[in-house]
Amino acid sequence: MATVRLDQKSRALVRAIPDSYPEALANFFGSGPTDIELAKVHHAAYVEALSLNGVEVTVLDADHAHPDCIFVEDQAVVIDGHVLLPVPGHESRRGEQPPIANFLSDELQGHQICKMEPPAMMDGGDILRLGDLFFVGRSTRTNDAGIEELRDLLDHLGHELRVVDIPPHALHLTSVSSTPSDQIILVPEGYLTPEAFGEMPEGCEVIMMPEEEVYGCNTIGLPDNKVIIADGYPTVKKALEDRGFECIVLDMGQIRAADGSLTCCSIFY
Ligand code: CIR
Repeated sequence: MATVRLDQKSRALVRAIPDSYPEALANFFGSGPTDIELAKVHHAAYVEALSLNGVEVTVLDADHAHPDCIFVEDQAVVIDGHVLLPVPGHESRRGEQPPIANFLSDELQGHQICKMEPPAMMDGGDILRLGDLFFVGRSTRTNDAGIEELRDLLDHLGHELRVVDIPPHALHLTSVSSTPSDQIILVPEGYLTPEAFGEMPEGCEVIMMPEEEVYGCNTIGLPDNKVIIADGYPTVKKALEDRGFECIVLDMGQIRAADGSLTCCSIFY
């Protein structure tokens, strides 16, 4: 999930699919990409959907030495004038970060860059923002030392952070949830409970979705009540349409195959 507020989602960084994409990590939703040409089609449609809906998109070159490089969300976290560069939780993914860090420091001059150091580790995919309230997943990719570094930054910014334990059958917090608006969190049964998120601020709600639509719980909220969702999750779609959202539906097949969700493929800044 983007860590900029909904009304700040004007630009996004994405990264092209590398030749090595079939070797991407896949242990949860998928068993590995099978069709790289189709993956490129799905990815191009994703970029187009962002562009057509008012987001200025920059596509960084692929890094063929890093099969998971399209999942840029994990590599940098932009929050209110700060760029947090985490230590990615999977060792094979640590080399993806330098070009992303360079791009963001060039684009966001004046932002403060905060670099995490081991043993702290964190994937950006464990961070969820609901207005000015933040959640972080404690997962196989994000440890307590990483969480404390994020907490220091958010304390400094005056934002509350709540920790959500991610069950072993899920990768990240954003793999199984998202905030399509600054008032709503989508959460799947069988993975997390509403209580895991604590008391909701006034006007906010946790919407529970059926377990089999877990992948559909990852969405990208955009201004003007638009939301990008993955194809094939009718309960998620109806819940959002019932609340007045316009859904933009994308086939995520070959992205899902590498455990990637919609939010994983971009960094809003
Ligand atoms: C991985 O296992 O790291 C990638 N195959 C998928 C990363 C998905 N990123 C995300 O949920 N933020």
